[in-house]
Amino acid sequence: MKKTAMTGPDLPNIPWEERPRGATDVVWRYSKNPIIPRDLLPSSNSIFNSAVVPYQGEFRGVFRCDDKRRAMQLHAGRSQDGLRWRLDPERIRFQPAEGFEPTEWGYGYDPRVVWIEDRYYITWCNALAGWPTIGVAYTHDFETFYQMENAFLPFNRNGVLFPRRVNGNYAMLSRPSDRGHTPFGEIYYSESPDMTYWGKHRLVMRPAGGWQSTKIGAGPVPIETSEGWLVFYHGVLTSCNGFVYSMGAALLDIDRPWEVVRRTEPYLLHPRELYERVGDVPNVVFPCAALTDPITGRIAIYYGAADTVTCLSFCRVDEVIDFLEAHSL
Ligand code: BMA
Repeated sequence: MKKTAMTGPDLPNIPWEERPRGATDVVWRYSKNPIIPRDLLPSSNSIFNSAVVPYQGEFRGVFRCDDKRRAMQLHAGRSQDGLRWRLDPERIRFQPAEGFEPTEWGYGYDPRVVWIEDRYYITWCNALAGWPTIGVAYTHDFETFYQMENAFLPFNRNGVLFPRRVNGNYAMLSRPSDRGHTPFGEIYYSESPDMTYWGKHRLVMRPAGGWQSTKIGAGPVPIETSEGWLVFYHGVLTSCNGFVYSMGAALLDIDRPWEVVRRTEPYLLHPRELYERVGDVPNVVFPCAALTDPITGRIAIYYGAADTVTCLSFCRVDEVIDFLEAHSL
């Protein structure tokens, strides 16, 4: 019996594969991972940490493609089934949004995409004066993209919009950082009346023990459920070989999303398969998007593996909520 209701449109064609027989983990991997190889485009060194959304019965996305110069670029992509993707060979070239001055394009990495009200918004890690912060843009059709102002001052990463206004304002999670590989990181919440001016900042979560002891950052767009906002996030541990990126989940209060209701003490996904352990940056699983089907309770999570390829995993909302109840910090 399905207990937890997810808000949002039905998605009967959500990419899906049942949990392998004998497996007990709450989140399981697609058997044909990775779904996007590093060299899908002739120019790409790696394609990972990317975001997808349902679009007119199909799927669209914004993909992080590091090119062979090792410049970090964003490319639009399309798919009929969410599994086999065609990516534009040319990177997205943002136009200034109406009423906006042209905003610097520094680079593009770790995009998120969300439908809010009448358009798809894209947030990503952009450069302001050469330093990382949160870029904001929108599109109606994944052909033309309009860039707005950066949301925050440097240094910031992992800007993730909520799929609707909260308390009458747009809402975003982000992770203030530094100019390097940031050996710290907490998730903050901010609101904006107009998607330009951001304030009302609140701390949401700090690192905790084990797999999430060094830093944490928001992952896919928060999923609205009857239990609260379901947030998948990445947590980082520092081992003697460097950072290890895993994924956990938290439930945030629906009206006060800076208040954490529950948070997983064990991870839900951890670098284990070879494609997660070996690549340009070893030992990374980095979720950036989730598709949901409220009717069946299915969730498909897209994640980057080892900063090299794009992968897919699955779970059921009821099982994640049960796990959060049984294994909360
Ligand atoms: C972060 C970002 C991510 C990357 C991760 C591991 O700072 O650059 O894109 O997956 O490091 O290298």
